[in-house]
Amino acid sequence: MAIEVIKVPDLGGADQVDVIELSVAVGDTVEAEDGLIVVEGDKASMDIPAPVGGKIVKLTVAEGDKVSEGAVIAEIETGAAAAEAPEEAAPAKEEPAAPAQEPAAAEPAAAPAASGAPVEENVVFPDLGGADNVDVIEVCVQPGDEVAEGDSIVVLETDKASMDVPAPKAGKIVSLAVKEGDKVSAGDAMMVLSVVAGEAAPAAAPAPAAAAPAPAKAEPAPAPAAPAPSETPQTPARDHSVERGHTPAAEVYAGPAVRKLARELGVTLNRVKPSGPRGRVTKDDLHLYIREQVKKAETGAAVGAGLPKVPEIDFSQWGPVELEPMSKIKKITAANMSRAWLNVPHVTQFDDADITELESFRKSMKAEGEKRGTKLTPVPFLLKAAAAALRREPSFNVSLHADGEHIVHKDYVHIGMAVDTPNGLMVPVIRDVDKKGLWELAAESAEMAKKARDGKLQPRDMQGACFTISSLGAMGGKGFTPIVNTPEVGILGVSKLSMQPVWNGKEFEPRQMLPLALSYDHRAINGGDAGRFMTYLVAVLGDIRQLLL
Ligand code: CAO
Repeated sequence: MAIEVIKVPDLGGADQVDVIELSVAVGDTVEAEDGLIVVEGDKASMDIPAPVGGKIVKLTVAEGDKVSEGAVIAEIETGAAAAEAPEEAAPAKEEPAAPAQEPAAAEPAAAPAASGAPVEENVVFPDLGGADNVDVIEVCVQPGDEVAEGDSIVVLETDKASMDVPAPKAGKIVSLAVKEGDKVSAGDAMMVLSVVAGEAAPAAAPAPAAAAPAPAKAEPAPAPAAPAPSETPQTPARDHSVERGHTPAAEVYAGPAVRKLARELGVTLNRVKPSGPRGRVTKDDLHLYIREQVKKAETGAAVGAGLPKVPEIDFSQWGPVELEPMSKIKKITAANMSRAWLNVPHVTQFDDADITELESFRKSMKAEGEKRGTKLTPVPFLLKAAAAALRREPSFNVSLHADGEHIVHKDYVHIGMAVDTPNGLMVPVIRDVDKKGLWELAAESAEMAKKARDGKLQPRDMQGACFTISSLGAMGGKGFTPIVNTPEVGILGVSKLSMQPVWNGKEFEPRQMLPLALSYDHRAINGGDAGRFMTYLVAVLGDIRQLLL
């Protein structure tokens, strides 16, 4: 066991760089080369890696601190092997890679023009601190843009650092030789810049050293990186003039680890509210943003991209109004309905079931019902018929998996029954409908409806349905288009039974017709499945003896 004191390595001459992130906490175990902290100067940020593996026992810097070479960062308790570690625990002392503080080099692309006339110059990538094949993660400009000397042209990123490559001089971008995703090395073509000839620097002469820092390398001592931040303590010019939400991603102020994480999570950085010093987006900001998005999606608060917000209106300008708080159930229903309406491509199919025989059978059971203390309404028949249809057409007894890649087939038949309550719409679930008899279903549906109206349903009573029946028959109406209760894929709307003249081949006969509307999720179910489901349902309701088959 030994305690190694970890110090800030040579930063290529820069001092007083900002600590923008702590990548570890006391108690963490790290391997050699794991990032300990991220520091950032004006134009580049870099990880400072652990020179040895072990357990972090002390951290002596905090986010927002300024550090220079030799400042103590942390203490690492190393294992037995660490006994042989060099006495000096600070990062290796080898010569750092040559500071790459040259800007992109420019040379005329065409014969020099007369002073004052624009001349096109080929701009190549400068020395990248010895790094090769560095990823272009952002291109900050496009052909036609006017740039000032020092304006960021591209952002490069290695595993350990990101950096801006600035324009070597002012001019107009004629063409760009790189795009996002390219890999570049020193000397590669970057762009053609049109500059005013009189102001053009000699072909070989680099512009003043103020520009692209080298990326940090994998060695314990990071390659020189941050350009003298002490001279530029103010907010970096690249992000303070732009409104949040319109800030191009390249102009968002964030360290390489945050940029990498944002890319992995598919987050556009300019949507994240920064909380770090000088408007920097931190890892915590990113996590908070993701948490907020997940929460919005779960509560249904998120609306589809581009949907205009409902304007706030003062209704009292047209007459007296009263503001009533929405019940919890109403709010949940609103969120569920919006989610289903916005996510599910609905199709609704209509038909009428001839339930003349069913009704005469049901009425014949009235005395029996009174004896049992259970009223046989049409609902138990609808439940039983829907259960039979779900077994016959299992394409309806599914849910779409959240991964968008699978369909979940269910080998149980639980059916939700919409109940109108004083507090709002509730949907208790009757389980294993296919295995229950009509009396049992009548008793259970009445009990569930009462529980719903008395506000006694438990969350479990409302979960796990495969399909829903919404019966508005007692209230009237010829038809309606119910909304699928996701993650179910089908719902049956039942309207008011009425006597209709039905042609029997010879004459019109008075028949009791029950209007049905079957809405389904067209992602999971196609019209053929729905046609078969509805036809079978109508047949079973028309002749309930089929339920016995
Ligand atoms: N056509 C004509 N009469 C019907 C009928 C229909 N489709 N369905 C039921 N009826 C009759 C019943 O037979 C009963 O008549 P009697 O009193 O003469 O016997 C009467 O209407 C009342 O029935 P009910 O409502 O007590 O019982 P039910 O089993 O028919 O319905 C329930 C139970 C819970 C489904 C129902 O009470 C209910 O709340 N429905 C509303 C569902 C809803 O709000 N859906 C909308 C969801 S989307 O916003």
